[in-house]
Amino acid sequence: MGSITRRGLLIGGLGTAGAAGLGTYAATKGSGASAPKGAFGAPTPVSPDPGQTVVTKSLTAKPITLDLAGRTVSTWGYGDAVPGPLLRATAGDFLRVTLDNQLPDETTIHWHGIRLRNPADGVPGMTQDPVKPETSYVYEFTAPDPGTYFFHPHVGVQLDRGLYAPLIIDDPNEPGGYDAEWVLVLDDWIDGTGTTPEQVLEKLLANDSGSGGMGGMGGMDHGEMGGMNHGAMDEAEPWGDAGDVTYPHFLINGRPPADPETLRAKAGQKVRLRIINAASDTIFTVALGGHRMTITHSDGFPVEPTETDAFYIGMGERYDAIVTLGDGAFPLVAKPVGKAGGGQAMAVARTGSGAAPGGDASPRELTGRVLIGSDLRPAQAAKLPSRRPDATARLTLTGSMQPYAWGMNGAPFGKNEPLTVRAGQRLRINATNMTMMTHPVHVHGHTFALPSGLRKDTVLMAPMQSFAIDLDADNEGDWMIHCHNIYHAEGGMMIALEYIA
Ligand SMILES: [Cu+2]
Repeated sequence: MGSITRRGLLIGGLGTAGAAGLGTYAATKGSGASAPKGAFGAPTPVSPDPGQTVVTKSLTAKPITLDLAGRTVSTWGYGDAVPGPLLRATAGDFLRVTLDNQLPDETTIHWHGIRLRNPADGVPGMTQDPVKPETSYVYEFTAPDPGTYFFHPHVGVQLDRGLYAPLIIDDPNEPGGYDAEWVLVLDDWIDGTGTTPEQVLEKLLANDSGSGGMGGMGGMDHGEMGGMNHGAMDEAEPWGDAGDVTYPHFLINGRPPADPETLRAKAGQKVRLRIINAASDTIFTVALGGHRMTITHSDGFPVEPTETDAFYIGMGERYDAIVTLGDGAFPLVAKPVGKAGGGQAMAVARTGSGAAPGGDASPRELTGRVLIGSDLRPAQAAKLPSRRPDATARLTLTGSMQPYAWGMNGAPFGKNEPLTVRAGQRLRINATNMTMMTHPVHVHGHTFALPSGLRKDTVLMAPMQSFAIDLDADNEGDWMIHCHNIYHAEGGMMIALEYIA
C-alpha cells in the first residue's frame, strides 16, 4: 500500500511541476539552515576578472527535425542540429552563454561536470527559476578544470530529446602529442518515433511495461536476452539490469549506423577520441575495430594511460583515448549493454580506401578486454591531497521497477533529507546501491575521488555495490546528487547536498 501511495505522489508531482520532485525542493527548503528559495529572479550579472578571457555564445533551444537515415523525426535541440554546437574554451576562461528558450516548455542548461559557481548550475528550484518559453537567461561562470564535458537541460526528461552538446575545456599546458581529435557523442534515441520521452516516463511511472517503447524489467529482460543475444548477456554481466527503456535507435553524433558519420585522419596518425555518453538510459561498450585504445582521461581528469580493447561508458561519463590509426575504414561501435531490443551506434573511422563497414559491424574488440572505468588509476596530478575526512555521509540508492519508484536514503527527492557539509571539509560519502540495477551517480559542482584516488564526477554503481567517495567542500551552494539515468532521476533518485554554517 505504501508503495502505491508513493507512486501516486510522484505522478502528482509530475503533473504539476513537469519534473517530479524538483518542484518540491523549494517548498521543503525553508526548513533547512539556508534561506527559503522560491523566486530566484534574473541572474545576478558577474564580471570576469581582469585579464580573463571571455568566451561568449548564444544557444537557441527550439523544436527541430532530425534525419535518421532518411526517417525524419521531430525533436528539440540547440540550434539546428543534434548534437548542438560544440562549445570550447580554455581552462580558466569566463563563459557567458545566453540561452534563448524557443521551446514550448520551461528549460535550463546544466554544465555537466564543470566545477562552476552555484547560480550557473542550471537546476530549477535549487539554483534558478526555470527559463520560461520565449524568454532568455544568461549563464556566467569560470570553467576551472580542463576536460571533456557536455551540457543539457535539468528539467524533466528533456535530456532524452536532442538537447545536448559537447563542451571541451582545453588545457593550456596540454602536451598534445596527437594529430587529430574526434569528438563522439553517444545517445539512445526514441523521440519523434511515435513516443516522446515524457510519454516513456509516464508509462514507466504507471508501470505499464507491456506497451510503448518499454522493455521488460529485471529477470524478464535477462530471460529474453539469454534467448536472443548471447553476446549481450555476457556484456551485461557486470551491470546486471542496466536499463529500463528499449530504444529504436542508437546514435553517434546524431546519426544512426545506416547513415554513419565518417571520421577522417591519415594512417599512422595518433587521434584523440573524446567520448561522451549523452544517453538517458543506456550504458555502452565502445570499441574501434582493428585497434586497441589507450584511455588517458576519465571525466576530464588524467589517468595512468591504460590500453584496452573496449570500455564501458555510463550515462553522463566521458572518456578520452589515444589511438594510432591503421590503414583502411574501421567501425567505431558503441554497443548498448543489456538492451533486449538490440541495435548499436556506429561511426566510421577512415584513413584509406576500402568499403565502409556495415551498420551491424561487430568488431572482435567488443569481446576482448572490456575496461570498467572505475578500475582506472589516477594520474598523480589528478589525486586529491591526502587527508582524513572531516565528516561522513550516507548515500543509499533505493527503489524498484515495480512500482517504478526510485530514491536516495530511503525516499524520493523532496522527501529525503539533504546531505550536509561545511565549507572546507573533506566529506566522505559512503555510497551503497541497494537495488538490482546499475546507476550512474553524478555529483554537481564538485569532483570526487574513489578509494583508488581516481577522480570522477559520474560513476557507475553495479547492483548491491558499495564504495566510498571523497570530495572537498570547496564550492558553496546547494547542489544535486543524482542518478544520471534520467528516468530514475525523475522517478525520485536525487538528493540535495547543502552547505551549512
Ligand atoms: Cu538509476
